[in-house]
Amino acid sequence: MAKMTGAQILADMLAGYGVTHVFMVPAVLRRTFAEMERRTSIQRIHTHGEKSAAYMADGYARASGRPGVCMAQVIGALNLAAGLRDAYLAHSPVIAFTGGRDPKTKFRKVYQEVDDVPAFEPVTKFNATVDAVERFPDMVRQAFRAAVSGTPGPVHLQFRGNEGQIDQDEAEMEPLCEPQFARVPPFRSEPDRASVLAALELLQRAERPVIVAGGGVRASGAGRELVALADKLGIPVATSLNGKDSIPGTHPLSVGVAGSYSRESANRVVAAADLVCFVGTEAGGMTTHFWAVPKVGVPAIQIDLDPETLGRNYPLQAAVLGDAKTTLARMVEHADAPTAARRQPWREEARSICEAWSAKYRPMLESDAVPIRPERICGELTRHVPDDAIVVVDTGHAGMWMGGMFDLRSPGQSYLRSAGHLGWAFPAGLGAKCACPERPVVTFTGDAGLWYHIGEIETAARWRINTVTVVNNNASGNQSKRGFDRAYGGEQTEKARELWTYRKVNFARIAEEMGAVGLRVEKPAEFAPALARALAADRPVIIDVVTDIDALAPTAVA
Ligand SMILES: Cc1ncc(C[n+]2csc(CCOP(=O)(O)OP(=O)(O)O)c2C)c(N)n1
Repeated sequence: MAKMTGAQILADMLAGYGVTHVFMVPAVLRRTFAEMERRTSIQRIHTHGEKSAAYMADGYARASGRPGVCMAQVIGALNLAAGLRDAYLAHSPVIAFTGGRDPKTKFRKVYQEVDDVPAFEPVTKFNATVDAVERFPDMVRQAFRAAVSGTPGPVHLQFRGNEGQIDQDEAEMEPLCEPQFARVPPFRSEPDRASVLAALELLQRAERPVIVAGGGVRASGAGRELVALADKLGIPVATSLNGKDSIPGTHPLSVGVAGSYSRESANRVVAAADLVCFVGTEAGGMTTHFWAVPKVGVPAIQIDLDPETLGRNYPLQAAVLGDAKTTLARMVEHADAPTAARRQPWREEARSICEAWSAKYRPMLESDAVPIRPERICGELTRHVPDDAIVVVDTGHAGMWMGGMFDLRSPGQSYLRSAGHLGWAFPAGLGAKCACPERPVVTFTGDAGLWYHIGEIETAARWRINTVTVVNNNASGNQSKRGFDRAYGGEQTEKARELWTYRKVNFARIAEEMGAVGLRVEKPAEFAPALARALAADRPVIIDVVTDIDALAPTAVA
């Protein structure tokens, strides 16, 4: 075996696993970066903050199914850990490398140093230190294995030395990679045949069943099989926010996103079902509106690759352990199509619930009001986002508006959403674009969301990461309005508005100054031409849409 430095090993292994970009604030693993330049074509995207570097890696991972890699030196480690929280909640395979303590000097009040490792514990599946250079190959392999296996999630490796100077050490090593663990899922576990038949039996007997599809369906790439099963048995499909792109919103059996940031029709259909089939979802608080939709006790079945998820939140009549794509394919094989006829009245009821939703919200989706209604932006995006686009959405009102009011039209479109952190979407969109440079990326965020990592507009311009970012700019975080009204016992004081309003700012002007294209939209009819211009631009674009501060998204129906 040849002698190699840790830096050479790390550069070769990242390339070997197919990593195309890494995201970081310097300086960490400096020699590794030099080796990446000499030995690989990996792009080293340096950002304006470790949290946004982690979000970029997360967007990269969710868009591609391949681990996203982010890095920080010791002083930035906790900023990076904060950025792993969304990836952890969303089950996104992010690999974080940090510089860490040297046993020769620890406990001596070393500049910038604390023990960072415990802080990574709650946001990772595997959290470990690399203290001897000989361990680079096996620890990097384990990092990839842990990130993509089972329910995917973040991993942290801390390299010895505040900047990971261990990468200059040499040893006899081989940069062996395992391509199987370069993407999600590494295995497609077959379900037990008897459990498949038992679940099917219940589905086929039910008169008013509904499928609730989650992020596990998107991670498994099981959208086609999901739709095939729904079509064959004639079963309406709701999704979680994380699973929104597992069925196009325009499919006749799609009833929308269920749960808290949801569409009324989805919650009504799920609440009226006589059997709920959860696929690739933890049936957590957000997807079930805190276990109110459906009610606990409803007849339920669940399909998941994690045995501990099966039945965690809803007692089950049948549980199927297996990869979503494989399991749904087996169910399609064995499904008895003629039983679909029995469910015709239920399908008609579900359709009429969806039509009632459309009739109720059409005036808002098509509203010509100035300042612009956010629903109108969602309506325009439904019509004009390209068929192969990746749509990236922030949380808060952005998550509510887009979760409820926007529809994907094509199975070629992807939808990525913040699992709770405001400010996630803009950098995550940049990461998604790095992973899929040939696909358009359209990000939707509020102004409060954009403010978090606004400096990354310069990063996007510098690295020519050409995303289109639509800012719902109401000069406030107006999702907070209702909460402050309640806190003040009905209606808040004028002074209370200080707690959630901002200065009026023109983000298009700021974008131009940083090297991006800035477009300002003040009237609804200007939006579609601006989006067309943005999609054709060969620079990152911020579309600053001036919207109504009094527009509040409808809350979930229980
Ligand atoms: C890290 C983090 N801190 C705080 C919150 C709470 N929060 C949710 S929405 C919101 C305001 C959203 O404002 P904006 O993005 O402008 O959208 P708007 O509500 O105005 O449409 C806040 C502060 C959060 N989700 N994440």
